Amino acid sequence: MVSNKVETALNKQIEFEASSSQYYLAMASWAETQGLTGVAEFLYAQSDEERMHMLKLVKYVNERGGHALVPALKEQPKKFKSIQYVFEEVLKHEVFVSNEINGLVDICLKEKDYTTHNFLQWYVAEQIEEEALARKILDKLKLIGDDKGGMYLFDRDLPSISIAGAGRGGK
Ligand code: OFO
Repeated sequence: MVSNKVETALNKQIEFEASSSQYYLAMASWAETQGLTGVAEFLYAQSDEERMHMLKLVKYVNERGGHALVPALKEQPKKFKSIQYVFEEVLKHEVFVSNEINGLVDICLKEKDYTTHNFLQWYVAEQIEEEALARKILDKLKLIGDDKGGMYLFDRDLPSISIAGAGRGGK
């Protein structure tokens, strides 16, 4: 059984995962309209992953005798100023989520909920990988700069980075 405090914190995390999924979906749709089909494919896959993270939490909360709550959908941005900006936002967002996960781990320790603490270790590892992936992509974008040929290759190759990463963390 999860305590009220842990249940509330897990429900908050459900909200963050859901909003990550929506945010990346908005980015994917925008990228698709810009002709960046590889970037769009990558972001659609990221959006799906975040939904999977949310579902994993939903099922866990209910299994432990709590009640997982489905958060409302917030309106997402329609436009993004550049592809660099998109991935800067992805990194910023992932750093935020990592901090939230750390806070959640801390609550579990204070509440002596070692089962949930153990369950959350998957998310801790996942966040390290997601932050590293976003940094790697930003490094590539820095190298490319305004080079159109470089951007063409980046767009072509990005989905394979995503596929290569699909085995990460047992997803
Ligand atoms: Fe849910 O993994 Fe990032 O945010």
